Amino acid sequence: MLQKQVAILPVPFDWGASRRGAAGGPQAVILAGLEQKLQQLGLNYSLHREFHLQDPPADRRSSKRMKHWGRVHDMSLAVSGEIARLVSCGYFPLTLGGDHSIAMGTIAGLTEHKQRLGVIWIDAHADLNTPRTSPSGNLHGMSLAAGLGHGDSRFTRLRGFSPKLQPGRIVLVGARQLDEGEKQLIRTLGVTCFTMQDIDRLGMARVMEQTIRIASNGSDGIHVSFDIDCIDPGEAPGTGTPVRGGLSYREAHLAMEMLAETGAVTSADMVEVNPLLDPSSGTARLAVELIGSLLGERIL
Ligand code: 5AB
Ligand code: MN
Ligand code: MN
Ligand code: MN
Repeated sequence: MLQKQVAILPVPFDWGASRRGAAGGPQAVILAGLEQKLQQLGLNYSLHREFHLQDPPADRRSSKRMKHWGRVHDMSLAVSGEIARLVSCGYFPLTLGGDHSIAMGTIAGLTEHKQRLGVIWIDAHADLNTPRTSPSGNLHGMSLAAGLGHGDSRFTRLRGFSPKLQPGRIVLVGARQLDEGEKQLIRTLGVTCFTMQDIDRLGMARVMEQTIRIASNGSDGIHVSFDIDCIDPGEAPGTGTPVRGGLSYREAHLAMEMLAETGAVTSADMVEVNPLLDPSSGTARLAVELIGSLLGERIL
């Protein structure tokens, strides 16, 4: 069981994506019963509603290859500062997105204290683009690359140091839509990537055993960055960049349950829940259930 107090950090931000709506993710997940879930698990938690993002109505800092970089930069700095503070106070930070660009902030804050952080990136995508390779210019597709020191220095050097992560401790799970530049970066850096095909062939249990071994090897913590679009759109329609052929409900839960059993996870992001795309709020409820499994909920 998790010893630390969970600090829930809502980050209602969606300028890193092309579709609006993920900014409503934190509220949707909270309304879907996140607090009740943590209470039911007997966990100590605090909800950091006092954390506010400055988001001025007009910000022209944007380019074709890095859309809305000014807003993403300001958000990343604010999130990284808050995450660094939460880690130094001994919390387990649980960051609610927002689009996946918020992970630039969480990774920068976490690695200020943990220089050997393992990262498990559960996502249909790799988020390993740079402004040069990105087909869209959307920063939510560049967040893991930035942590690894690839991309624009305003993002790779957040909080003044780079790279923040070592490729040998990074594992991608659930990938099924990779851009050419991302494939190249995976190969040249030696990042481990378990695609949907690997999950089909090996099964989720074996994939997660290997994932956990790789991410925890010599590391001083494990960060789970969970993009809800890893799940099959049939189960999780409320997300901006859905891709067919995703994880089943049980595969996703098994991954979370196995992560909980290790006791080695020290922080997590839950991102890309877009309530505008799922009025039934089933996607947000699924996110709550998955967080429950990650934080130790058991069937028996
Ligand atoms: B997400 C794409 N690779 O860079 C790009 O949802 C999609 O955080 C990125 O994983 C999806 O625009 C970003 C085509
Ligand atoms: Mn800035
Ligand atoms: Mn993502
Ligand atoms: Mn994704």
